[in-house]
Amino acid sequence: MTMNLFDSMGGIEARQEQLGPGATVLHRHAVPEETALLSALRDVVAGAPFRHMVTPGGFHMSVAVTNCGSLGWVTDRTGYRYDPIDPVSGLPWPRMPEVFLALATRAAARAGFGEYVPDACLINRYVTGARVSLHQDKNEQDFDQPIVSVSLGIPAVFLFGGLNRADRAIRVKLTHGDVVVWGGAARLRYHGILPIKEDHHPLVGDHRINLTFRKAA
Ligand code: MD6
Ligand code: FE
Repeated sequence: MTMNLFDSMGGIEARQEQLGPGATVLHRHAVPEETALLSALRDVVAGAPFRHMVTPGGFHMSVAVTNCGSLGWVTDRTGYRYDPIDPVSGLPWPRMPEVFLALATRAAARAGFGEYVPDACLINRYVTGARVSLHQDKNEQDFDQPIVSVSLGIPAVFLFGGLNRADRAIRVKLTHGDVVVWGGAARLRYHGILPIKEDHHPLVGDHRINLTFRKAA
């Protein structure tokens, strides 16, 4: 099902696409804030630089990550967890910028999840060839809280599977400004990102940034 809406976004088409119960793509929803988001991102990264974390299996992730908010998602040889402290700096993660929080809350509401106040924002940076294999997001305490995912920069193909790893996955192209909100019946669906194709975005450069908001605690 696809609904076409024309927002008052300076002629930019804001298409809202349902990927099944609980999962919505708000195409181009973050475009009006692109400059403010990228400027806030630079401040976050100045305090907590991108790094390639190690998975419990001992592999370096091809995606570089950092966090902001009171909790940050981390992985190392001992497993995945949310931690209030950046293990690289030994300091709390940078505060979540107001423009991040406002966007996440607004997008969640638009998709039917009211009063969403995330406490964690995982930031992923993809260069050409980087990928994320199929996984579930299940390190959070309360699966009634949705996840809001913002794509910036060069495009990606998002794999969106079912509740079992072997379920067939659909492919959704995510481009600059697209916001995916998922919760409810979709909250534990497997998902991933196919290897990123070489491209260039005028504002972001040769990579893709993904902001994933969660209510972790
Ligand atoms: C990404 N996203 O888009 C990877 N997880 O770069 C995720 O793994 C993800 O987009 C949970 C909810 C939304 C997501
Ligand atoms: Fe995920």
